[in-house]
Amino acid sequence: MSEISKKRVLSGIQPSGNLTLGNYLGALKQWVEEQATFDCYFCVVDLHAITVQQDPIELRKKTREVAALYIACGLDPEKVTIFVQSHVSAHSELAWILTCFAPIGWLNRMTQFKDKAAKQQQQDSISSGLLNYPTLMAADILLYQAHAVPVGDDQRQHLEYTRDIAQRFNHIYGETFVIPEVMIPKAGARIMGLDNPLSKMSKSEASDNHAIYLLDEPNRVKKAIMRAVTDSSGEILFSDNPERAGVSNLLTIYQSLSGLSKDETQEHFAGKGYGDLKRGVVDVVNATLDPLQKRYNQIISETGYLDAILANGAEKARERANRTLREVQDKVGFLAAR
Ligand code: ATP
Ligand code: LTN
Repeated sequence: MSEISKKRVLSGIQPSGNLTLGNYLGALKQWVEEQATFDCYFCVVDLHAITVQQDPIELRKKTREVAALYIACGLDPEKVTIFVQSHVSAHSELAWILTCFAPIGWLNRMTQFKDKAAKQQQQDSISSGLLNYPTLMAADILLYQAHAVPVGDDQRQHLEYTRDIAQRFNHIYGETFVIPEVMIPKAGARIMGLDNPLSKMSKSEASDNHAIYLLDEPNRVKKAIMRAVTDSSGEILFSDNPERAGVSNLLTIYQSLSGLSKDETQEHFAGKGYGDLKRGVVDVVNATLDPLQKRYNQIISETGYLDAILANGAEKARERANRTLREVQDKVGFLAAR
């Protein structure tokens, strides 16, 4: 199929910490599976990362690290476009235009904003960037006229918002943006914290034994999983009961990494104890991370390789994004620059 007739996909991850197993199962794994079917654009969203304060040296380092992990997880830079969001200025430019169509009430209702704002130490220093975060995300998606956006479950509301903004703009100025569909994986769309299975596993959560990181050594993986919170029922079954959330989470991790169905996963652990479940999860996680880390080390040690991919990716992304931006600028009435 040619690039023209393929449907387009766009997604991104913030370089705001070390990527977790949640990022892998909710996002990266499905990106890899979709790269043959769609015309894919995957960016490292550094403009989003600075909605909460970042150390500049760390941010630069994490930006390269996340891009290298995209490739290490199996994205083929020959097939997909990998780039850094701030390398394509159209993202900031369209975000501003869309901000002027974004009702504050819609933004105030966003769960991620409320959660992240509540976590800030000084409430009077919450940036308006954090509030406007979803509008920048809408710009990312709409610039590429993406048909589908593969993300974890926590991003559903941001996708709804993107669709609403796009529809509002299309209604005023005529058909401009493709209305994107959200694409959520069947298993692993919401991996929970190992230390607290009622809160989402997140890369910016500092506590020990909360997350598995993609660059963790096998021993750290083992330690975090063996200490994961379970319950006293002794049952190894998928369940919606919040008291069983820890065991369900471990089963979900096992299911998504082994490729088994829910029933097959439960059968696999029938008659076994939580120690067996945890050891099973340690094994599938380490079997996934080992080849990934080997590829990562190769990519990072090859001077110039990653930077060339990002330069090439930015060029391709700019070309696509600027076409949409120009159309939008024209529609809202900006005088063409000569
Ligand atoms: P932060 O804690 O810095 O906000 P995060 O770990 O939530 O970050 P994002 O960069 O916001 O990660 O998310 C990147 C992608 O990973 C999104 O598609 C998101 O839905 C997905 N994702 C993040 N955490 C999880 C999780 N625990 N389970 C499944 N998917 C997840
Ligand atoms: N908000 C997303 C990251 C993100 C994104 C995007 C995802 C920024 N821009 C565009 C998909 C498409 C998050 O996971 N927190």
